[in-house]
Amino acid sequence: MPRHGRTVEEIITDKRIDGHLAPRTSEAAIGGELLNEAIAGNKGSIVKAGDILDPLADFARSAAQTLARNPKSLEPRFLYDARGSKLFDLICEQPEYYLTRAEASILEDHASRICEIVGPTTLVELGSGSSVKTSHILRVFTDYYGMTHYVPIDISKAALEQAYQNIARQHEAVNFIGINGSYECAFPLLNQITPVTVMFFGSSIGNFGEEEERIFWTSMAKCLTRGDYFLLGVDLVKDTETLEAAYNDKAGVTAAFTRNLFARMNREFSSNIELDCVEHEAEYCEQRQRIEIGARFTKRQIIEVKPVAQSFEISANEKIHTEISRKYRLDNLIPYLSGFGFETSLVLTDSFKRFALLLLRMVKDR
Ligand code: AVI
Repeated sequence: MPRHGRTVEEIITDKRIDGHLAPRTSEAAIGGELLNEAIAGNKGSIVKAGDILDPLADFARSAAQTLARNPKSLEPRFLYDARGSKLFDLICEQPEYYLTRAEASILEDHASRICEIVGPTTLVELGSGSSVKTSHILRVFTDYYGMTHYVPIDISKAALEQAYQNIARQHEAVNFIGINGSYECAFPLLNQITPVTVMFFGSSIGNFGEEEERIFWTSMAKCLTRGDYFLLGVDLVKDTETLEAAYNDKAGVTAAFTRNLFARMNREFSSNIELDCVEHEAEYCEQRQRIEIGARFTKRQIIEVKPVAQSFEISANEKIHTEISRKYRLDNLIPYLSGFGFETSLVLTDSFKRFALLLLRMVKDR
């Protein structure tokens, strides 16, 4: 896709973009040598992790599996195609969606404190997207400690390229080493670097199911070295009205985000879904402390998943689950994390106490 009148290939060669050096790219799987080379190079690079699957086959296989279940669902990671990612950025700007602004305000107010506690470190960010929020952190770390290695990991290469351009423009002393891959790519990588601080913002952890979250923390704890840090953003339990408003914005952007998943199926699988019978639904389940999001079909539909030659019948009024967004209580979360070897060094909240940023320190040996 041409961006700013150039192809991606042109953008990622060793040429200057807007006066800045473009990242070098490598198709090789990320490994110790490659990473060390990228770190030592101080030049900026985007490396592709080895495990990226054929996206169409991956989506089709997963959709066929989860649509065969009762209740039917789709994996939330497929919400983020190019259009879905743009819609998510727009969600973050909606007046009802307080999460992004609350977290950014905490980072703005407390980045120096975090930086002083953590000390010089390599900063790894999971699901970095456009890296906008990270800017405060990078500014403070480079002011305190000079050249800082920043390793954002994202499934979207376009998001990494955009992030590279923003970061290169704003922060001369940042060595940007983008990893194009899934969260899991972080684990072998983290084994090799210390001191490291992993950042996971936006309450994205809340999109994991309970078992998935347990596996995540177990794997993370195995990779970090005693004394490494983890900076975690979480949305807090609050009144139902505020929570439901955040996922049912008046402008209908979240509804468009949910509907885009079905539009994506039409685009990629020729699914033949009538999009005007797809209604976004987001409700807070107090008992499970989570927002449950899905699409309610107002009419019977047959969804075709042509790449795997399967089709699925959806009845009128049936709901396909697309996402959960779990909300946290600090008095449960802190002891839960301590069970994996994370000691909470700092708990920071925004002025309305809607959102929290936890600075966690690994206190166990691997
Ligand atoms: C990415 N994630 C943290 C968002 C959330 O709030 O759970 C995803 C989202 N879905 C609809 N609105 C926001």
